[in-house]
Amino acid sequence: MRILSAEPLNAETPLEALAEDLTPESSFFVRSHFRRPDVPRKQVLEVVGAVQQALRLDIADLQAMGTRTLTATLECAGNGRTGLQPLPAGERWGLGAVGTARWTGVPLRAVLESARLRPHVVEILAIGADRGRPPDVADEIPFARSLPLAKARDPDTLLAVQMNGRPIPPEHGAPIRLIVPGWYGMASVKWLERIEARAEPFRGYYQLDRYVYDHADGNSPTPVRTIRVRSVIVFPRDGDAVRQGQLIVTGKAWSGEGVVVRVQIGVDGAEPPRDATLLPPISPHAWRAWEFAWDATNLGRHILRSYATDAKGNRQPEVGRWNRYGYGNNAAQAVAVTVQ
Ligand SMILES: Nc1nc2c(c(=O)[nH]1)N[C@H]1C(S)=C(S)[C@@H](COP(=O)(O)O)O[C@H]1N2
Ligand SMILES: [Mo]
Repeated sequence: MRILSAEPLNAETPLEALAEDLTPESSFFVRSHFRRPDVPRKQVLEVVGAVQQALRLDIADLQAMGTRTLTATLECAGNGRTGLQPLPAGERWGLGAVGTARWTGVPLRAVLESARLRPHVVEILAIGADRGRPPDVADEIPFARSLPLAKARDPDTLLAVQMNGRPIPPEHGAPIRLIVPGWYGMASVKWLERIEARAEPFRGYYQLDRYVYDHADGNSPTPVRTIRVRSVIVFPRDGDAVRQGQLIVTGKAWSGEGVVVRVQIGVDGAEPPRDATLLPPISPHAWRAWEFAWDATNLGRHILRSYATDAKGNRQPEVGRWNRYGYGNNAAQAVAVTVQ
């Protein structure tokens, strides 16, 4: 892995590890705002706020409620930040702040049903056990994020207890974390300690001051939510030299808005780009593999670009739209290859 910072740990998945459908835990990117908290395996998760029945659940209580397993791609909103110009502040992610895992857990919905929400609840707040002081904040705060009630009740929003069939590793949020398929990673709160049903919208730092698209154009910032359509070229790698002849270009494509329906490959900017072949989807919430047979007949240096389109008609742009904190840059990746 490429370590961006050791304390707190921020580390990026090497692009070659994206070749597999499931990303092994040992190379799955890590994004942490604060030092990793030491959370005992039997930690109690509190469910409080505007509920008729407050709950205290440990991992065994949760598992007894009935689990399900789904495969979901998790992507940090800052993935690809280094492709924006001018470079916004923040962790300098290349394209490896993404990974796919099988998550096993209890639908948050089931827990909310046991707690019996009061009628005026509008959001569900998830609070992590990690705490710290962001650079421009006076007091220590926990990492906390709220979800609109409808997304909290989505049957695929999970209180996850396993990753790829094993207990969640410490750096990925053990023992219990939220998994919010289709949304950028900030929604999937790790080291979950407390769930609070709220009658008013949460106004915390990681809700309103960060994870917003701020285009610095006088308009109010808008929340960062669903994952924008994106593809990556996994093979060949940028800077590779390849032999003249046919070459199978491979990669992954995903979107939080719907299934990826098309991937096109452009060579040296020639129009129109040509269709790649999509492999069958492994899950509605996961990336999809694709491949493209490229006739690499002309010697010299070439630029490959991949453009994914999702079922809602969203297509990757040529250039990402700049915003103050560098989120959601889903611009097409350019890979330079020398044919020799
Ligand atoms: N408690 C807590 N949860 C968190 C974070 C955090 O710093 N603290 N980071 C979030 C962000 S920004 C991302 S992208 C994902 C990363 O999950 P991973 O480290 O398991 O890949 O966790 C999210 N959940
Ligand atoms: Mo993130």
